[in-house]
Amino acid sequence: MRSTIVAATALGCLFAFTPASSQPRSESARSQQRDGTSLQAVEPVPSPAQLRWQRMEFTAFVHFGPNAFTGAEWGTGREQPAVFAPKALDARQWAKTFKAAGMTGVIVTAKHHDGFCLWPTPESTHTVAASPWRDGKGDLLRELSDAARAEGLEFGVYLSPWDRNHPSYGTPAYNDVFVRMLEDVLSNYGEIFEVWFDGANGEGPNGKRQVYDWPRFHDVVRRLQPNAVIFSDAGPGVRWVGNERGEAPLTNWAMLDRDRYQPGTPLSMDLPEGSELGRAYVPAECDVSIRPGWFWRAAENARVKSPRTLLRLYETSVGRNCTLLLNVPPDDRGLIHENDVKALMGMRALVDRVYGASLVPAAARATASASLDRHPPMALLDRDLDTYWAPAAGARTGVVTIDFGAPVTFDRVRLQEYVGLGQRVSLFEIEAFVDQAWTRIATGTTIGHTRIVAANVTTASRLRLRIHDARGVPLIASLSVHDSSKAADPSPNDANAH
Ligand code: FUL
Repeated sequence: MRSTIVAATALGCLFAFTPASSQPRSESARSQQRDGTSLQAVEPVPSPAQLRWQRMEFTAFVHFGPNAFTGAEWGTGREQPAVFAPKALDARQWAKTFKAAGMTGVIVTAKHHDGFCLWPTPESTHTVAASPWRDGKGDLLRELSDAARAEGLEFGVYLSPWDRNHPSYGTPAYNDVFVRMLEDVLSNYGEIFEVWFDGANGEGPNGKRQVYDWPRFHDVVRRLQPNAVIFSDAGPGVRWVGNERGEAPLTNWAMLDRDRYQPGTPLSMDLPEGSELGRAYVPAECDVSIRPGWFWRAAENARVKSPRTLLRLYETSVGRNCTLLLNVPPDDRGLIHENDVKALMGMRALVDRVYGASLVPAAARATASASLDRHPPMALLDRDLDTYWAPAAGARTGVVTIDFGAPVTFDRVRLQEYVGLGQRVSLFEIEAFVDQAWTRIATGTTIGHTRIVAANVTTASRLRLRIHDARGVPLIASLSVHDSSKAADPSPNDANAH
């Protein structure tokens, strides 16, 4: 993706048009033509790293450390490193499981609030080096980053600035410690796709709170991992969706006035929807656990979310312009528990069954109220997210009709905008041609990278998407239809799909 954008920019403007009388709001003269056509960006636009990240869609979160052995959610930092003693840890089993589940990357708690480091850093005595695991010679970041790469997964790290163990926490010296830890983690484990910063800021062992030096922390990431996105409540690269339920709101802009928020912001109620007027591009991420807690505990082995629930979370996160960061915590053996594996494989089977292929027949035809030469409506029906239908220069509205050529039964419509030039659509309607008349089956506000729209079960041979308003020329990359009832009939093999 990154190289596509660079190549396209080098090609420059292949043909030019002057937008009608007024510039679309937010379209600025300094907008770059990043797709090799004349279409102007509507600022703010994603960085190549953000665009690539949005397309990753579904990633794994791994909470692991002493809490997996003590049953705590937030360790006190006073646990003995000796408790960290997984007997059968196999990071390859984790990575293979995530890959088979359809995930594209993994983010691990290199350090959670208890301060225990999963790699042997000289900056702390509270690390794997002081534990019996691999006789104190283990490095979990090494094992997991190697295993992830072997499976083609990207690797990311969660490094909690809140540290309930480190003696310097609460003093300026701790910021230096944290910077050195960051440098360590970001220099030695290859390319990192996301750095996850929690906003928690509690007391340390000496009863003091830390004043975090966020600008300095961010500079370290930018210097050592320029292609990584930085997560925290309000970015700068990726924002929190505002809850830990895996549920984004129906309206979800990737934009935000980032300067009004900081990690741990009291304004987190504004984060879910973002803002149509937001000056920065900061797409949202839904973090949620497959279990009630973030860390494994035996008592929750029977409370793993079901494949149906996980499919629903996919729809309320990926289907609402977010990525889904699903936490799957390894158990005290150091393995992903079989119940979690079963649930993930079941989810994968359901996602594939419902969303793996579009029910739009190959012979279907798309026509539009208007379209630019290089952006015909048929671009909606290919699987290429870099080709898109664009109605007309200066247009904020447009209508596209898909003639299926035969009746199709569906209850979900998946829409995707090309967001590389800025997220645009703010109001749309979907109609189906039923009993010789056009009938509205759904309405919505934002689309963004991906929007899954639910409708009543509909059988129709034609479908119409009407864009009623947008921040600039609507650029629609994909439209597909799906039948969620396929998830109601799990085959007996679901659990063994890998
Ligand atoms: C929270 C933390 O306090 C939890 O322990 C967990 O790591 C979650 C993902 O973020 O803020």
